Amino acid sequence: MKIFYSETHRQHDPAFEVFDGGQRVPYLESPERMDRILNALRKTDWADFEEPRDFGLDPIRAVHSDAYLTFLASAWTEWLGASPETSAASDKTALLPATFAAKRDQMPESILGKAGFFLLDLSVPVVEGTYAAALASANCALSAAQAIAPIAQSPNSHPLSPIPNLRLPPSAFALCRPPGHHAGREIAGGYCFLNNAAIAAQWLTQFGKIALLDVDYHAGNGTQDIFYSRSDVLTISIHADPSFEYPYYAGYATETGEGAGLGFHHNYPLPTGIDDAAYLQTLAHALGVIADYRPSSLVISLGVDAYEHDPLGTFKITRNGFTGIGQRIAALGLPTAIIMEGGYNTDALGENVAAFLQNFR
Ligand code: OKP
Ligand code: ZN
Repeated sequence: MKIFYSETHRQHDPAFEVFDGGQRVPYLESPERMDRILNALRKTDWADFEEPRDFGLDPIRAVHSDAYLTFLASAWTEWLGASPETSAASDKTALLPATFAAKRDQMPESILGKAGFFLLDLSVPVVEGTYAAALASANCALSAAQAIAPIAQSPNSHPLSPIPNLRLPPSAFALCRPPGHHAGREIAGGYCFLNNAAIAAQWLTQFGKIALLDVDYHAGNGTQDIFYSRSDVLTISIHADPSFEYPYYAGYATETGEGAGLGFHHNYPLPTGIDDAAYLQTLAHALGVIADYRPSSLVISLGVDAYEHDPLGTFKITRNGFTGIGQRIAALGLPTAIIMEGGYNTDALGENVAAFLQNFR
């Protein structure tokens, strides 16, 4: 399986985030997460690592607004240059505002005003290398999309199945960091800056309808927003009920799309304590919706924070559970681009990702 990965993610390495209650803690979405996944994948005999291609800004501008991209590109320099009268901060290791825009019709001019306008919460500190890392992450997702696209499929470009004359549908993995599914058209949040899965799905729409399934523990609110009024990208998210879990303000079952997109978004909010069997039951329902939609390809937002020992999660999914989840999704038989999202138990992260992916070789 082709795995797209870039070392550039290391440039996004904030020293801290702020947890509920105002606690400043070491940044949980750390570069070490990638090392753990790389180590696990290198132990397999099917991981084929490749550098992402640079797709330029156009496919990213198809998902995010120019004002937001300009902010990400210039935020760090503007923050360093901000005069003491406009920023009283003594510590400039990261740009993180203390005010957030509830009303969004006016973008302020000051860097702190803009930060509060474009950032949703306290988990997205911007540092010098944030934009470079986010771009490399998006390019990994785009490269995975291209690897499964019909024009990329020469007769020998993917492996033969054990059954003669029956080829496996292509699949590819984007080892993305930072993750993306909480990032909206012009907002960063939940460790996410550019919505890698949405960028991949949008790029793939040139070949037909796309289904995007999000199995991260947290609701894919950014993805939901981006495609909410569209019928050419079916979006589905299975996650912890936002009535008690981040991102709190989206991911409810009643949110099913709007306008032309009505009926093309599905949320499956679940209570705490969900085990493998309960998860697979919900997944079966979601896969039925995808099969009925008849997409030309599938994008997966793969978070493994539904794991039983994840520090951010409350679900009880086991290692075997991830194998089962991957197996059910692979059984759809669709070209599939798998995009890395969350998962914070660093000890188990790599093996959990490998357990899911092994079904797609
Ligand atoms: C990102 B992804 C802890 C607050 C956590 C952010 C969570 C982002 C998860 N009390 N805030 O979906 O894995
Ligand atoms: Zn998550």
